Amino acid sequence: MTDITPEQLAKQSEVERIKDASNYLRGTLVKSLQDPLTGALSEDDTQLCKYHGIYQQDDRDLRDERRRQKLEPRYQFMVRIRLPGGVCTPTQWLEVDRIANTWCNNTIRLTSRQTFQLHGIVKRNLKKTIAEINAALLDTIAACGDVNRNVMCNPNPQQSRLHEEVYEYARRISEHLLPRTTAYHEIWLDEELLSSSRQDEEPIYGKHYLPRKFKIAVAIPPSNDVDLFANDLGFIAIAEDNHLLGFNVTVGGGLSMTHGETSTYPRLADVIGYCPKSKTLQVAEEIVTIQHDFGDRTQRKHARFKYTIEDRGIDWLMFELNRRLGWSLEPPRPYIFEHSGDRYGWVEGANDTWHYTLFIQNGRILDTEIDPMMTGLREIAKVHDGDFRLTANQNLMIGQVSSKRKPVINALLEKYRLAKGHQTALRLNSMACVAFPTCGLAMAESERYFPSLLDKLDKIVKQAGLGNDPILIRMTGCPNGCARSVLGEIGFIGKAPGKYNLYLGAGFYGQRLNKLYRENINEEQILAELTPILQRYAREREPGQRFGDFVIKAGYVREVLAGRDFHL
Ligand code: SRM
Ligand code: SF4
Repeated sequence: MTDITPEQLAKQSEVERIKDASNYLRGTLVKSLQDPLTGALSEDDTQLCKYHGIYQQDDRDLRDERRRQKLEPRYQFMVRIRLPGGVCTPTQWLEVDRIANTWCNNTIRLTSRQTFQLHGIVKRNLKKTIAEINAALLDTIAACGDVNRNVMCNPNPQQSRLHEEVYEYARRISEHLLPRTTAYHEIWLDEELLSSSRQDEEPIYGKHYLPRKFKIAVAIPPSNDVDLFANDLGFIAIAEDNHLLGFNVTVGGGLSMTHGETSTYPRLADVIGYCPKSKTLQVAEEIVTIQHDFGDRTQRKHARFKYTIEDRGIDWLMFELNRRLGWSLEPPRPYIFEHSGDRYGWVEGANDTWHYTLFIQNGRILDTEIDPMMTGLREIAKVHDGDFRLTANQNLMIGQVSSKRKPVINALLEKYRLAKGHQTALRLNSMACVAFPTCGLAMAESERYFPSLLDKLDKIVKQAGLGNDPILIRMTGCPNGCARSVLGEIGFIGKAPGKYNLYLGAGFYGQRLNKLYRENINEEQILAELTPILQRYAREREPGQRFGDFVIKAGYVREVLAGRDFHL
């Protein structure tokens, strides 16, 4: 890791200046939290709080009304928990549930990166919320910001022994790449305040952290439910006789783009080699320091690792990595991915344990009059002695259920109508990002609208005889791609209220990006476009042919072979 000089800093983005002046992520957060005159933090602190797992938002449904009333926006905060591999205990579940119902908006949001988000926290309750999360032996450190984020890992019920070993690596990577500053503990947990002149050590990140967010996933083939190729860095588990040997390493994934700016594009990661498991942390650290040293700190839209690789090339990266490692990655080992969705229902694991995967529409857990889902999951957590595993598809696995306790869990699943067996395979393979009203970047609805669009598409797929055919369908309210919309066999990306770009043709196991098919269309046009394609797929597909492959073969869209060709 090399230091950034003042001359370099002068040419860099505003966020770099904020990091530089922040005294290792402290900024003026303590003062901002105490300011009673506003529900917001100071402008610089709204950047810094991200490294503490916190986003300042405002209720966008109320924006216009509050402006008319000459009130400041209805500021509130979203908190994202760090949960490597998405695993938590039933006690932690109960605590998250209690915190959500005490300080937040009475809902829990399971994210597309296997963790919890809690929304609607007002400033005066923020510190209590973070303290209570930590009291539950969870934390929010580095869940956001220009650092390594929550490390993903398949929940993988089928290979539970191997999962245990691989999950341990995901946890260790997450720990290893945590920022070392004690700012979090001082600000949120009132642990001994260090003098402001004290310089913390950040051996991996230095005082400027990374140029941009950094994401890591670990996958156990044949499941690619974590969408490994969407990550800056990925590890594909290579095992023999159900024991982990090492990992194939992937680099340079990232899905975001900006409408109308073709210099920004999604990119899937390349497999660059194999490392024995004992070297995993070294590889992760060196890749992160390469991005630290070479990532573009002048333009945030060009700062992700994918652009560092596009600009300098994979050969350069391999040379630089092997040089830093002092040894060379071996050639990649064979592996096969078969799917990127979740396996619903009961699956038998090792040692007389069972795992139940539940569909949670768009990851939102709440109680409604007809659907007491939040209560049902709370009742399950009270009697469950295994674990909970959040999936990368915003769903939930009740993990490690003994066969003795299985009937009890089954009875609760039934009592609270949690088992949603009657859904179409289209809906079971759907994902939408949060968007309105909390996301400040949303251009169109996503989570709140997608279920009603799916009601209409459900009818079409059922009539076409495709009710049981899994098709990956995803929606995001903007092109940042938080529900990985460019990896949907059918993808929608918001352009304006009620208007979406329609993309087709991604790979069923996350191996290929989709392609723009129609631009800026409303619901009526979406249904008019998709109905004949789905009907034709039902009639003309070859045995086993996936929808994403069909639309390419049938000529609806061209196959996207590389991210830089996405807009061609
Ligand atoms: Fe995301 C920003 C929600 C996964 C790409 N994302 C945001 C923010 C924080 C909006 C903001 O910056 O103000 C959203 C908060 C909405 C809200 O109200 O809760 C947000 N992102 C989410 C979640 C909750 C979506 C979901 O519905 O599950 C996911 C939380 C992940 C987690 O637990 O850590 C989420 N975001 C993703 C993914 C998918 C993934 O990582 O597999 C992506 C695309 C992959 C990638 O990073 O390339 C993604 N989010 C972004 C970006 C674009 C980054 C870029 O390279 O330009 C932004 C905007 C930014 O960073 O400037 C963003
Ligand atoms: Fe917000 Fe856009 Fe992410 Fe959706 S994709 S949560 S609208 S940033």
